[in-house]
Amino acid sequence: MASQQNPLDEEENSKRNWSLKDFEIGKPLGRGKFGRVYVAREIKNKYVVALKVIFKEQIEKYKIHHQLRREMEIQSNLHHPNILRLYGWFHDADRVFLILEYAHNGELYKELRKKGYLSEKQAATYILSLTKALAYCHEKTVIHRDIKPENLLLDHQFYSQGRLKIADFGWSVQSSSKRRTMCGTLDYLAPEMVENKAHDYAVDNWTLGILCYEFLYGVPPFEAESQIDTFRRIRNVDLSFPSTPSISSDAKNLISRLLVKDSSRRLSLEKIIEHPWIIKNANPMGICL
Ligand code: AK5
Repeated sequence: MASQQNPLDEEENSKRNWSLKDFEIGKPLGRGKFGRVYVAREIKNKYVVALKVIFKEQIEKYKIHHQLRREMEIQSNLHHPNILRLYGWFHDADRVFLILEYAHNGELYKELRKKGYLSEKQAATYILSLTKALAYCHEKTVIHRDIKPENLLLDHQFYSQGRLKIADFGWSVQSSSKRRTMCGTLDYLAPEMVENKAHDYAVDNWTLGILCYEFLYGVPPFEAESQIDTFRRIRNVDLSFPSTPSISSDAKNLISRLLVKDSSRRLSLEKIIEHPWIIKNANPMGICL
């Protein structure tokens, strides 16, 4: 179900044999381990996209050929308003190009760092958008999406702060601005993952609890000086709520019901959507006013 009308979604374009000649390249958006991302314009439709360039040398060096192929197949079949679209891909002698949806307002993480923390209305709207996107993925049996704030982008909307888009993948761009802690990746992992146990889609529900906390307080709940300390805090679910900013008990209730050690007892995605904090605060259209 394509909810947005967009020229690159039309029949003729989804099967088109793209080449670099079809695009005008603009400013760089970021760079990562596997390549760079530029804003670009598809010449025929004047449609703005993000073009990701991956060097074949890197694909060979890291032996990610199969991973890339598999991911391209999964990604091009995901059509959801809160998941960044992959419109197509092509290659030349030494590069692979991914044609991605352009998120006009950039990274959510930058907005969070600039503001310090988000309002409950904004946080609830983003959590609802993420929950719906994850429910869609789980339906398609696509599990464990890497949903840390660096992988969340914001679209542009008139009189609004923009709609959230998951752009994810450990492979995706590392923005030019580095995160405060470079070893901060542990912060978003569920106890069963840090302990190397078998895990399933319930890791996503844990991550929603982490993000909800970080949106409201500006820092993830188990942040510590060292990775070992973060590891220990996650394992013990050492959760506390600071007195400032002052957060509603509804919000704390939702976080406490997601950050549960036993993965089978975490609030389900359906129950998140019905939670009083979401009902009272989230904009069901996914727009932040
Ligand atoms: C690469 C190598 C090996 C998989 C991959 C796949 C899907 O989004 C990917 C991959 C992304 C990457 C749009 C902005 C950006 C910004 C990205 C680019 C995000 Br900033 N304002 N608007 N994009 S940053 O890289 N996404 C992706 C659906 O590299 N896969 C195996």
